[in-house]
Amino acid sequence: MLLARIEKPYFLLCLVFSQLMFVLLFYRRGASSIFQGIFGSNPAWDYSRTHDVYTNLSFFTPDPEAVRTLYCPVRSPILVGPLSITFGRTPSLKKIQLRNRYVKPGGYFSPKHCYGRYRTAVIIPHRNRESHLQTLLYYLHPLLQRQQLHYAIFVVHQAGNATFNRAKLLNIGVREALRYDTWDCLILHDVDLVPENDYNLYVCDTSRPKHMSSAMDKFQYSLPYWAYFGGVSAVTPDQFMKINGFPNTYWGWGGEDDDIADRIRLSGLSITRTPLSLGRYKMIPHDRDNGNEENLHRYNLLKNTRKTWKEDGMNSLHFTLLSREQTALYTNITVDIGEAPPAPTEDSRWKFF
Ligand code: UDH
Ligand code: MN
Repeated sequence: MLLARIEKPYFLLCLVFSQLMFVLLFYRRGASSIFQGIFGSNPAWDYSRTHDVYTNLSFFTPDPEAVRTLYCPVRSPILVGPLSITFGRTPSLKKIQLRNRYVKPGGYFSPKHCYGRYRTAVIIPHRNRESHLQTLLYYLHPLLQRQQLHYAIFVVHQAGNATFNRAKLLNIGVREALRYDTWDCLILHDVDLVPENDYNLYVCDTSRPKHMSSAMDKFQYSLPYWAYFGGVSAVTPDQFMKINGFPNTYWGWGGEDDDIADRIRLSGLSITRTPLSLGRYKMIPHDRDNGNEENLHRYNLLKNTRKTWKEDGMNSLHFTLLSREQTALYTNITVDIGEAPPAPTEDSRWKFF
């Protein structure tokens, strides 16, 4: 009976078509979202019912009589889920400060009634995006406090007008964050991505680097491609050192996140991802920045990650620290990172092959 059907050409055509559709879906949406859809393993969040990002923060008013004796619970009891996020007027630094009274200079915070169980450093590469930075701080500080983390925010500012280098700034942020403190988790965070759900925990997976911004609005809340590792990610210091940090050699827009994903694989680790229902981020709309033009050299670099990752990274990081200041809402690290080497000539380009 089945054999007879299979012989019919239109049945075969349907079969091939449905398989193609499945492969396409798998590639576009990521396997986890499909399994989630089919098996409903994650709660279905209702993003049309959102909460103010400052909800429940009064729980943190310190009681002068109280003595902290216990660790905070594994899962904070005061999370609220989906958050209301709008990009209208940029909140002023003064307003953000007033609403986050228990954040200490340098952007440090420790829960008041219990010992923070997780120590998280958020590291943000930055140049000339002050209004994005203020918007992010307005939303991120209360979210991290509600997660009851011991945390600090580090902004790594590239001085001068040379081509931007996101990955090198992140390497510097890690080195500087670890110089004065111990951290369980390093969160590498683009300045323009705002998390939409406070159950998206800013803690690391101890066995695998974690990609957190799995569902960005600019990619219609799905992954742009399967190996995507851009936006926001979380690694432990051990994982970061095992992959020799990030490459220092990607100047301009693009490629460095794919190099990082390759390093993870080449060093024997693999990537875990926040489920798509939870890893939702809104990107503050923007055009491409001056000084961060598309890196046309990136495909050549990416062909060679296998050969270069052990030499290009934390063990080859050079920069000049211009200043380190503790502002009211974050630690600002300003650096001179030099500039991109001259574009390869035809001759040197051939050496790659
Ligand atoms: N960044 C800066 N300043 C710059 C460039 C980049 O702070 O001048 C940082 C910032 O943290 C940013 C991150 O690097 O979030 C990544 O850069 P991006 O936001 O420019 O990258 P994205 O892929 O944008 O989001 C690509 C250009 C989109 C143009 C679309 C026009 N509609
Ligand atoms: Mn962006």
